[in-house]
Amino acid sequence: MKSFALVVLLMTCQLAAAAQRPNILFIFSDDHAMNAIGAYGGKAAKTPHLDRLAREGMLFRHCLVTNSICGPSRATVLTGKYNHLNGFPDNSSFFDNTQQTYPKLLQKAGYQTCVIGKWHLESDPTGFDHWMVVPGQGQYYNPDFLTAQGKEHIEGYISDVITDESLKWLKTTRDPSKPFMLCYWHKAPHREWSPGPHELGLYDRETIPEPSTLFDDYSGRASPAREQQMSIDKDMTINSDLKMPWLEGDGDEPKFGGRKAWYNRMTDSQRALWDAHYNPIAEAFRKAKPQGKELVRWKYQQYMKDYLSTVAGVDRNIGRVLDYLKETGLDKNTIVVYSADQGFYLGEHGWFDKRWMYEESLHTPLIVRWPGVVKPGTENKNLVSTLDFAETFLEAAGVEQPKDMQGRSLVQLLKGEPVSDWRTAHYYHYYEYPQPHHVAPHFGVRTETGYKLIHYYQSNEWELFDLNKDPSELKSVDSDADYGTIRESLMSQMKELQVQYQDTDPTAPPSKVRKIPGKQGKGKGKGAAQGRLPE
Ligand code: SGN
Ligand code: CA
Repeated sequence: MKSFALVVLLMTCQLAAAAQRPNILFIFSDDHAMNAIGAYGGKAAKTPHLDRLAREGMLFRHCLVTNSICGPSRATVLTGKYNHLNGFPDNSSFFDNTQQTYPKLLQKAGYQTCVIGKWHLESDPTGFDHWMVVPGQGQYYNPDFLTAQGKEHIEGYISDVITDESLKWLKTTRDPSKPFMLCYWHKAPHREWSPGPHELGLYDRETIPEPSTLFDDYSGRASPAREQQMSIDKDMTINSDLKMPWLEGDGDEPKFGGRKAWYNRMTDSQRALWDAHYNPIAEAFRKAKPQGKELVRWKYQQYMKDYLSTVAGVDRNIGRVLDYLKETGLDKNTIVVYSADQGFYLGEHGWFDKRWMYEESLHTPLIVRWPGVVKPGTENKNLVSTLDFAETFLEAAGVEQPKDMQGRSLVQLLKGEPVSDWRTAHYYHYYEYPQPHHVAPHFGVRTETGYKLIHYYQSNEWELFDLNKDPSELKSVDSDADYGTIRESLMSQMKELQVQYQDTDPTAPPSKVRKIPGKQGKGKGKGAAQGRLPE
């Protein structure tokens, strides 16, 4: 009798523990810079729902990526490993979906798992009970989706559609007897920053403040900063990126055909709203004919208004999901995480895009709400990383963290407990070259104390920044004798991290990389991950 009671008690405890396992809502967006979130101090950003999430959770000031580009960043998030180990160093790679990922481990432990939205890993998602992802970069208007059942075309604006489908899964498809882990992964605000019908014109009456480095001359740094092709001035296109219609009399029709493809996807009513917004802007632009610096300023305004409008669309939709969690009471036992695959340049150094180990693209937002665990309205300044996400989710779910994952769970930090042996330096390695933006491959280290050492290994150049004195990273002090000791220390920390993360032959192309079938050596991936020191 006694032993029967014990068994019942044990079973009840187990059931209670299972019932208490938290749900995980992982909201991830594409190219969302911290500066475009109100809670991070982004003055022009209209992000009331993300700001509310920060008030109710913890905001991380230094969440750093391991390689500031989409596919590689996602591969790291899923595997908890650097790209030379997960085989996805650049966007021409093909994810080996047989490898260990945190969704697979959660699924095995009884979680219902789902991914909806941008994926960009080329192979089919594995480890998910339900998946619905856009092919490649996806489309803003009337997107296509890949599913286990085949292709699906859905009319509507991407951020709304991804949200509708995520809500549908939460409400009707999932098994409510199990905890869930939903990857609610947005496409916006990725290039070409196309606002949806709700947000067109949201910034009409505003002037966005310019960053102080909009007209950077790239002196004081190694050659790659000058040789990139991601400047608002030279590389941002008026017709495609900034959506101005080409008219007879404009001269040669622009050679980039991007605009046509997405403009033609719109329904008549979507296009009517679109034209009503952009045509008057185009008219005024033609009249004013800005040139030189004035043209850069005009482009910057247009770019930021579009970008921030797409951000507002993501935020509005996040509000819909947060409201649903609240209405159903699910909010009490759901960890909500907001992050992005990397940061982005919003005119700093005159740039758009990402890739660099400089601060704006190295940092990515991270906000976590976890009722009963995270103290509302708190901030963390540790060097954390997207490398840590997998292990954080596993620990939160009570699942063992595999030894070969390379990050560290954030749970103790989330509890607000001090962690005396937290990392004090972060390792970074970027590969993709030369297309599409000619950013030279590099690796390096960034410390908690505000120093950064970068090595461009193809041209054998170095940069050292003292972020305390030079937060915008305008002048490398690499050859300054006063920084000799610091340089030595950074070099040895970098080498230690390369050993720790097994990146011990960092100038050689990583092994085990699979390429997108049929795309070997072609197109956007050309020359990627081929960074070798000159002979
Ligand atoms: C496309 C964009 C690039 C962007 C990459 C990678 N060009 O190639 O500007 O850097 O994607 O972005 S576009 O003409 O297609 O807009 S990532 O987020 O997928 O890494
Ligand atoms: Ca991205």
